[in-house]
This record gives sequence, structure tokens and C-alpha cells, in this order.
Amino acid sequence: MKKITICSVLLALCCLAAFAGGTSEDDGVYSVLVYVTGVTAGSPSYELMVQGAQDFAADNPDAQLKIYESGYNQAEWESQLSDLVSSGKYDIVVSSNPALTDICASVAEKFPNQKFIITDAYLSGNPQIRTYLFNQYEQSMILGYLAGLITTSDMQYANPAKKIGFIAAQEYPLLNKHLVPGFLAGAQLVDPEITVDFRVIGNWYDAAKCGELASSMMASGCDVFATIAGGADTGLFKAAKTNGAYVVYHNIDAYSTAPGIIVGCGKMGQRELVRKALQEDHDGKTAYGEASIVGVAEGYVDFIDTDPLYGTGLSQDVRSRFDAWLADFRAGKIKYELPSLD
Ligand code: RBF
Repeated sequence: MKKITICSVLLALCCLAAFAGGTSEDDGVYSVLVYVTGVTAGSPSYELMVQGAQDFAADNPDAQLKIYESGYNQAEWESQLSDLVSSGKYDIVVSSNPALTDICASVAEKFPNQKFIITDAYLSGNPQIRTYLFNQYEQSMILGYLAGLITTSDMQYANPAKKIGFIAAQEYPLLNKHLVPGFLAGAQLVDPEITVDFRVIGNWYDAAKCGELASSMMASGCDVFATIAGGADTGLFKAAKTNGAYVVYHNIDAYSTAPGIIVGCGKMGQRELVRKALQEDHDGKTAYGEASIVGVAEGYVDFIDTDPLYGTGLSQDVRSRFDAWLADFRAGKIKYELPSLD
């Protein structure tokens, strides 16, 4: 009897040790932690990530998703993620945030069996991490070119000042090196005299502050805006409707939110990418340590011109000049140099 008890205890300890090792590969379940760095609703790149993970789960009956929203306190993200993966429960962690590479690298060191897929981020050489960076310089250039055509046009809300606006929630390298410079570079292809007024809200949720910034920028001559502000950007839409101004929007189709005001939408192929990246990992094909940059040529960045609402509010002249230039961009005829993120 005593022998049996000791054996059972030893067996239990072995199982526990194997489990603590990290993965749950042999339980027949492919367990995915979708780590949302903030709140999903209102954040285009996170909404697309969750949809992509759900698409993947629909394709794979053994997949189980845990969608975890981290909230806005960035100081807590690392310890939170450590706690989550310490259970050894997740075959894979998927997340989308340029700031997450350092955090995941540090968590990976503590949990050597844990694997991570991070999109919207760049880190090469870590054997536990696979990253994909969207070429947001390209998306911003495309939206910037349209903004440039509008601000120099005689469209209803355009004024004589050659000034466009960019409202951001917070500053970070991808924003400062790709998103904002790409926007200005695109606009300056239309007219080198165009300038950008760049303002920062300070968080990802304060729509009232975003609206105040937008209104003051409109008063000083901005007539076309881009924004990377998550849930706060509703403040910009409201101010643009009230004062008469245009918005070009990154990452998702938002034309129906404010037809005639949101006059151009970019596409981030995040939904498709997350689905594909999870499938690759599920099938044991992920190239850990590799970092890819995916843009227009790879089919993961584009401009949405297929929505019937595209064209609402644009003059015929602006539309036809933009469509012609977009065709050239898609064909790889517009040359540019991708700035370094360092
Ligand atoms: N984008 C959002 O839409 N909502 C957010 O709450 C959000 N939080 C972010 C926090 C940090 C620290 C960083 C670096 C970026 C955040 N982003 C957020 C931006 C997002 O990951 C992505 O860069 C942009 O959506 C542009 O592609």
C-alpha cells in the first residue's frame, strides 16, 4: 500500500514537472493566449488580431482561445504576461504591439519553452519569438498622398493653408519613424510646401482631449487629419463633423463611421496575417527567430477602394489623380527608402 502511495506521488510529481516545463502539446488541445495590449473595442489593430485568431480557431477544432485584455497600465504588462504564461498552459502567445518585443524577450527568458508571435513589431534572433512588422511607412505614404491632394484642392472643407494634421495617443519609434514621416512624405509628393502639425494626447482613451486638440488644429489651418489614437479618435471624428474637416484613417474600413468626412481608409492585413501565423505554428512550421516586414508588395498593406462609400466627399479631380497614383504605388513604381526604427 505504502509502495503504491509513493509511486503515485512520484508519478504526480513527474506530471507536474512536465507541465511546469511550459507547453501543453500532448493534451490534444492547441491553446492560444491572445494578449491584447489595451482594450479590443475601438482599437483597429487589436480588433483585427482577435478576428484573425477567431478565424484560425474556426478552422482548427483542437484550438482553444483565451482572449486577455491587459488594460491601459503599460507598467503592468510584463508581470501580467509572466503570470499568465507561468501556468504553462499556452502553446502560443499572440500579440500585436511594437513595444512588446522587449517585454516578451524578458518573459521568454524566464519561461524557455514559451513561444510568442508578435505582429506590428520587429525583433530578429530570439529563438522563442517570431515577429511581423507591417510596413506602416507605406500605408502612411498612401494616406498622406491623398491628404496632400485634398489640402491643395478646392474641396468643400479644404482651406488655402497647406497644412495637414496627425493626432497620436503616445509617441513610440514606429509612430515617430514610420507613421508620421510616411504621412508627410506622401503629402509632399503632391506639394513639397505641405507641413504636418503633430500633436499627442497622452493616452489611448481620452476622446474629449483628442477633440480639443483637433479643434485647435482646425482653427490653425489643418483641413485633413490622420490619427493613431485607438478609442480616443472618436473625438477627432466629432470635431471634423462639427467644424468641417477631412480624416484619412489607418488600418480598417471606417468609411461608414463618417461618410464624406472619413474620405480614405488604409488596410492592415492583420486579420489574414494572424490567421496564417497561428496556422503555421499549429502545423509546426513557424520560423522562430525570424522577423519579416510585410507591406503592399506582400499583400498586407493597402488602401481600401472597394467600399462603395469610397469617393463620397472627394472631388472628381482628387479622386482620379489619387486612383492613378495608387495604381502606380501598387505596381511598385513609387520609390522610397524605409527609415530605420532605431
Ligand atoms: N493602438 C490602439 O489602437 N489602441 C491601443 O490601446 C494601443 N496601445 C498601444 C500602446 C503602446 C505602448 C504602443 C507602442 C502602441 C499602442 N497602439 C495602440 C498602437 C498599435 O499597436 C499600432 O502601432 C497602431 O495601431 C498603428 O499600427
